[in-house]
Amino acid sequence: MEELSAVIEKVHASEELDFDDGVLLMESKNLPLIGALADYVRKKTVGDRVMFVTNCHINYTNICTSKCRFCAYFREEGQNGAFTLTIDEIMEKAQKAQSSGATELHIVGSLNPKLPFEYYVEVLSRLHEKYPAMSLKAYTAVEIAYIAQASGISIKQALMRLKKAGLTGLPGGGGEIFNEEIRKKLCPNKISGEQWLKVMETAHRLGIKSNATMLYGHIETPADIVDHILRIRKLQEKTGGFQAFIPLSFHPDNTDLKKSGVSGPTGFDDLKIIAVSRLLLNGCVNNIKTYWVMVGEKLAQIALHYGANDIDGTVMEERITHAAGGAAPEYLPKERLVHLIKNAGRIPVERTSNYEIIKEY
Ligand code: V47
Repeated sequence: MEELSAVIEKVHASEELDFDDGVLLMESKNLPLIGALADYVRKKTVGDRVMFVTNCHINYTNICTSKCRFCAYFREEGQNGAFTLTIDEIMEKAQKAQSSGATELHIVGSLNPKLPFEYYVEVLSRLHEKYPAMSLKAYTAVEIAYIAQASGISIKQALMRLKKAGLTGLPGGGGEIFNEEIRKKLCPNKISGEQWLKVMETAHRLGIKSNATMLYGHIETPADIVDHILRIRKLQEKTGGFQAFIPLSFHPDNTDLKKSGVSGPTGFDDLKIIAVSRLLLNGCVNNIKTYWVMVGEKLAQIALHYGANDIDGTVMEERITHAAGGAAPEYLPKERLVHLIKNAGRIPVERTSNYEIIKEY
């Protein structure tokens, strides 16, 4: 308690926490205290509503040149299990999503050298034409940088063309950990953290909102986590374009990292990182999202008392976490999400992709 007394005072005085405060929190084992502080900030900034979206994840390909060491999802071309969906197959999935009441499609894949820029545009334009009310949250900053470079256009041009085709926002994937040294070890073929932030900044300046993620529980240090969150905060102070921050809990099964003995985060880590995210992003990124697919529905529910105010989502189909040993189901019906939120003493609110309220339960 004593080691955190200066941080507690700062939080109560609504003062911004700095890097050292963040590291102190990360290194503390006083999880109940950190959780209570984060819950206090959550209540003060966003109240008791917990947001969720009725969405559907569509993973359009797993063929990837990046070969990240934390990833069990990717395949090389021609390898067993490699796939690329045709646009008709994507339309079929969207049809199912629409019939189950989805208002958002979350479309991410990998860095597939065979797919031309027109594929990405056509996916959006056909979806937008057929389902104009559906939000299309598509392509991570990493995919945007890759397809822009492969087709010889700037990131700004790529984003403008995708926006014109129907893109409504960018998911937060590919953030991983920004620290250059760690990132080189995790994903040497991926854009740097600064490049990821640059793509996001460009999107925000074009009026395209996005999310931000951070992958934790592998080879990063507490300082790397704090540094990552503070870099998000810095960009948010410039653009205001991040809608939510989502810490992603590393799943080691079938990954290269597991072979080196990395076993992944514990439940203690999952809750502490949600809480520290809330505290460091206080007043800056207001939606801290827990992703039940990665932490499980039970821990996601508890996370609502550790600073989270958003729970993703109905999801429907998910391949990235499940390839890496994720044991959660692939779908949570809306009624189940409502039950989990109410049972945690909070008010369930179904939201749109852009955080407009659809219905309070
Ligand atoms: O970019 C890959 C991560 C991300 C593993 O924006 C892994 O609303 C854990 O970004 N263990 C994809 N994580 C998921 C993602 C996401 C999820 C939910 C909501 C939003 C949003 C975004 O998953 C990847 C990568 O960072 N990832 N492999 C793994 N083995």
